[in-house]
Amino acid sequence: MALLTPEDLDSLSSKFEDSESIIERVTGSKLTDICKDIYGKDLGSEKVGIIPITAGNGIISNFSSSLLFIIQRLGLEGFITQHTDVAGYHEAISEGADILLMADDHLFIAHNLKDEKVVTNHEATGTIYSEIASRFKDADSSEILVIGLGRVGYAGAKHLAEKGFNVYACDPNRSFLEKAAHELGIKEYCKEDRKKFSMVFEATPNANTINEGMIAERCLVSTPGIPCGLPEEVGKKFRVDLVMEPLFIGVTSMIYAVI
Ligand code: 2YH
Repeated sequence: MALLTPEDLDSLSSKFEDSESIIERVTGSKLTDICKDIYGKDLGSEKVGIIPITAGNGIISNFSSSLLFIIQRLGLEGFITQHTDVAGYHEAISEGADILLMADDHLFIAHNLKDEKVVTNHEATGTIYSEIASRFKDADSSEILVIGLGRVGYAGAKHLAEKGFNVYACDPNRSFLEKAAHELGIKEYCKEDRKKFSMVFEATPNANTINEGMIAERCLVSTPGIPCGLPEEVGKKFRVDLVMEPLFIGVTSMIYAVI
């Protein structure tokens, strides 16, 4: 997954509100209700400590404040540590955090200190975006297309296969496809089959991964990918419903998964 930029996190609140209303319209459920269903639990009064991490490319200026905004929108108490890295970790524990959130360039985790559970952003993101795609009210079959079988795509494909969907997938990396076919029983998407999907879960860091041959009119594309894999003109021509947002949806899923 690409590293977020401060621009990706601009106007997070309005991006989230747009996505919330699309999710509700296309699935009939609110994001938090979908999370309650998937993980079988509801939020309590957990206190969340957010630790800025300087490793690698360093601090993203509005990353921690965006996480705090999300935590507060979920109705939980949150705080950003004054210190970064190990000193921040120590501070978060001293301040009584139940859950820690921290990310470097490779991994973004939520750690529940009460029961030692750790959830990664890529697993929680794959799970929630694939679940949203699979709940499309106007789907014409149980066939669903997964584009990209990296960490996020694989997690979503696994979730869908476990739910009993008929999962097709594509990825330029043949070993990823073979692994998913072997471990999850998913089928390779071949354009020669001329299949068109009404449910699409896209999880790549590339643009233009979705083409007219793959999608049905008025389909749902659910994607955490930045940039968006759906070309704007294809989205308009096929009147596609698009669920895409840079942080809120994945972090909401992480918090429900880790409590
Ligand atoms: O955006 C990222 C990576 N893409 C995480 C990959 C997880 N799927 N990391 C954010 C880095 C934040 C920075 N270290 C900070 O401000 O604390």
